[in-house]
Amino acid sequence: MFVLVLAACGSDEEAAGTDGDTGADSDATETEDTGSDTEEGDSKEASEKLVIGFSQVGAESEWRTANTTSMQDAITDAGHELKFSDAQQKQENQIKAIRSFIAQKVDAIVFSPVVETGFETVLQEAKDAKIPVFLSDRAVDIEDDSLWVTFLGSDFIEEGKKAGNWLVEEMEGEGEVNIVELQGTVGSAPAIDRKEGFEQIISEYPNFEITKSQTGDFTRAKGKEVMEAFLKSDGDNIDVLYAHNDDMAIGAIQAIEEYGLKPAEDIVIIGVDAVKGAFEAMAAGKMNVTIECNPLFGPQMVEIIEQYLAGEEVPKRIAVEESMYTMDQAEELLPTRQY
Ligand code: GYE
Repeated sequence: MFVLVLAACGSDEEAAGTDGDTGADSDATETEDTGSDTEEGDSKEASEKLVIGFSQVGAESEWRTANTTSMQDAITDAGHELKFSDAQQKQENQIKAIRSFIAQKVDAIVFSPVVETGFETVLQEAKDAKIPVFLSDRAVDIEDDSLWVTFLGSDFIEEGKKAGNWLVEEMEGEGEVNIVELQGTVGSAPAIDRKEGFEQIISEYPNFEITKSQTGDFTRAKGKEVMEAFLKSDGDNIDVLYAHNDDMAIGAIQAIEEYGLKPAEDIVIIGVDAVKGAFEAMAAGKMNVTIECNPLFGPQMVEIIEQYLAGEEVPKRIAVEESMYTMDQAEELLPTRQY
């Protein structure tokens, strides 16, 4: 139910009481416009029920499902209504979902863009409809930054650098180090930035070289498939696998075992996300390190949306804090991991 209650009016919260979705006419419950609202839209009581549209990337990884749950729980636990759309990793599905949120006159759109580019038109439509857009997890590469309120997510370049720094510390002085890379979804912020951060570090060490690099689209199945191809063409010359997420690393570990090599011994395995599956692989001695990327920022996102709609200023960029975990910590930490 879409309800506008101007904070300035001190309007009755009960107005938000009706639950079901009445569709396009739902703005019938709008309270009177006193003319005191700003151009940007009306400010709202913190306790007011909001309708929030969430356009999620898909369900490609353990990270993603943890992020979806965190966001869904946070929105509904705060008493807001969620309209959820899974894009199945396709940009056109996200554009459709955002258009549908606009048509339904949601109060806010949370948007986790599959890729960085190509969203100008639809985001302009949201802006014209005065619906604020909150970027979740992944950034966009769009010049006009008035098309979104803020970007809450991880620093992917930093994650790539952490992976690179761990590796050079671990293997410096070992002669030639041949690295194969499993990239995330082509054109996505984490794939672009995790590559860049990692390369920034290893490019300073001439004995470290990325010999093969291909996308595994952030999934186990593709990670396995691409690793199989890497092994087939150059099996005995691979020292390190750098995977842009743990799911691809886990798929690749299977491929390495099937090929007859020992993951983490014959080939050093680096992943990103720090999902449970990576801790299990590390505890089993099959993976060396995972760089944390925390997906549990649903509550933080809801707080930001509420603050913004209540008229408070929010920073343009909010980073999620995270760490890095190695094999020797895995057994102890595994029971405490939440995703
Ligand atoms: O690392 C990967 C997922 O955008 C940070 O997307 C996210 C990435 C995450 O599929 O597992």
